[in-house]
Amino acid sequence: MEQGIIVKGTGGFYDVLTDQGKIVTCRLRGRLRLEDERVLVGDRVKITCSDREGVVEEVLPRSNALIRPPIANVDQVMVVAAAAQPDPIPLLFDRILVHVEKAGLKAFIVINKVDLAPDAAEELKEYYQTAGYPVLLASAAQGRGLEEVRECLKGRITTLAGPSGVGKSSLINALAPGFSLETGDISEKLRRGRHTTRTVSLLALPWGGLIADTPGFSRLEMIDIEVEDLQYMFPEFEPYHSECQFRGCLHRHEPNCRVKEAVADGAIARQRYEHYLLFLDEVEENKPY
Ligand SMILES: Nc1nc2c(ncn2[C@@H]2O[C@H](COP(=O)(O)OP(=O)(O)O)[C@@H](O)[C@H]2O)c(=O)[nH]1
Ligand SMILES: [Mg+2]
Ligand SMILES: [Zn+2]
Repeated sequence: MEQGIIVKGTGGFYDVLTDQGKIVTCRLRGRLRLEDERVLVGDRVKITCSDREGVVEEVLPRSNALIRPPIANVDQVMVVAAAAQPDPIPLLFDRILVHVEKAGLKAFIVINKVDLAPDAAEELKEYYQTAGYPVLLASAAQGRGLEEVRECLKGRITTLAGPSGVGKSSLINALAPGFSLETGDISEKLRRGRHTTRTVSLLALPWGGLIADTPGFSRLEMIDIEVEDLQYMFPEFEPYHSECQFRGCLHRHEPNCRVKEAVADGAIARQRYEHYLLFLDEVEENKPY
């Protein structure tokens, strides 16, 4: 039996990218069609094939499964911001990062459109590097920084996150010419009536690795997070939070708080800390009592 990864699924047919690099369109073995757990794009599968048609015989255990977009075995999230147009909103990106951490995924940040605002790009880069995230600067328009982005995508399954208009589709097109994803301004896309019933696909990158063609992490309510767990979704708090005087310190009003000291020292960015406090309030508000 051959093994591969499901890269697309529509109407009962699944495209499997085999380890030999072929795409085989498969049906599911009857038994799999009945199982509760749906087969997802990203699933590693065993297939049997005759000529061009194949059958998915077995789904191998998943390491994770995202709901939006529905993909299994995601390794990392490429969070895309723009240096300008639209101006970056750190609060939004911090929200996305909390949800990426909560999903147990790695994140790296690409600041696109450096051509428009190099200084703003550098400032944002420093902010996220202080938080411990890898940050790359790029310009899809000018072809800048693409080699570094390719390197980060290599050999992994990646989903994208980031608001509309930052250049996610443009970046993919620039990285792998030939994909030609639709780009443009939002009003235009709405007018053409996109965003209807779309299924997610994984694009096979020519240098190895798969990337989802549909961004995720757009539902960002602070739900299903425990008050005391939020701090673990800020990786730069890690060296400090176990050293606070009080066990269970939430780093808010407690005295002798090492996290607050780190903020005062500049080791933790003040704005990140302020966002932490804001999210903490939201988490508490969303708790049913
Ligand atoms: N100046 C500049 N414009 C860009 C760059 N990347 C994308 N754009 C433009 O930004 C707009 C939105 O890009 P798109 O890829 O559709 O964004 P998405 O919604 O995140 O997929 C388009 O008009 C692109 O031409 C860039 O690096 N520099
Ligand atoms: Mg797009
Ligand atoms: Zn504390």
